[in-house]
Amino acid sequence: MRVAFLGLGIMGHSMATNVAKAGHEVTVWNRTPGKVVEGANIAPTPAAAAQGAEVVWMCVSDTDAVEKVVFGHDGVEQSLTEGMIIADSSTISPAATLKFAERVAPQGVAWVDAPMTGSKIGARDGTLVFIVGGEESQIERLKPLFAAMGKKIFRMGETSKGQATKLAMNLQIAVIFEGFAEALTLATKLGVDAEKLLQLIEATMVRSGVVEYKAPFILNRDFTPNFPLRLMHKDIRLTLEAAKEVRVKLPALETVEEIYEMATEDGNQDLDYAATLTLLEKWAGVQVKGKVAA
Ligand code: NA7
Repeated sequence: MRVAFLGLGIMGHSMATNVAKAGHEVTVWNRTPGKVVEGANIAPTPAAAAQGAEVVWMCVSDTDAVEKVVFGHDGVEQSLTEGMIIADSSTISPAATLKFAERVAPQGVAWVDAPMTGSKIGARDGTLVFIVGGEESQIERLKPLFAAMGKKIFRMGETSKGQATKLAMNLQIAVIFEGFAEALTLATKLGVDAEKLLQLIEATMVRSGVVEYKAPFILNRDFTPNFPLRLMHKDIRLTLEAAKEVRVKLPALETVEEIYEMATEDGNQDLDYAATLTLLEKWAGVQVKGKVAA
């Protein structure tokens, strides 16, 4: 397939690489020039990348970035053609997604929202899980590309339902991780060994994928970004906004958002979101340690 891939950040670069590796004809564009993808052409603007493409796949930071890439100066909009699909793997507002889809629909262009989960490692290994909203027939057409980048697709409903579901998923990750970080901090302060606590967690119903994934990084004090705190913070804000629009109250997430705000004030925004732990540690005057820690 002829694919334009826009946005070569932590996730996008690996995703575009995997699409090119699978033999598709890929043209990439990134806001900051200089990024290359093996086997892909480079375009100077989103409009140029999208020229003649069957699919325009995006993976940029947030709602504003998607709006600029599609509808801004030299945006994809200039190159829309009947039958094109815009697939968006950025995590953005469900309401804005609907608005964008309505704006391109008169030109015969379908919008598929395809945020994903699986982090940096899933993007690298082509094992992402896509959470998708859109027409079934359009999703069917995208299957070879989904297969190049991921291992599973969940269609959650029509356009925007992928984004809505992604927010509901990240809500859980943020709240579960916060519970884990608070438990580690308190246990450490009370003199409990963190590794023993982890063994207990794993043997009981308290275990979770979030804990399993994050525990080794925490024990190694490795807060390099798998999923940067600033992006999880963005998702928490999006979730609170989406909840407000439908008059749903999320008290736990509201509190977690305050912690992200303070972690950002502490300068941790470019670290992994697991670095929210360091704020709790600072307040408690302890540091969670494992045997593998230095
Ligand atoms: P990164 O590594 O922060 O990458 C973000 C990408 O988005 C990167 O290519 C940026 O270009 C691009 N970007 C950011 N703002 C803009 C604007 N205004 N216009 C065009 N392009 C922009 O994020 P990830 O790859 O980890 O995540 C991407 C999405 O997937 C995000 O929604 C996550 O929540 C899930 P740059 O190189 O900075 O010029």
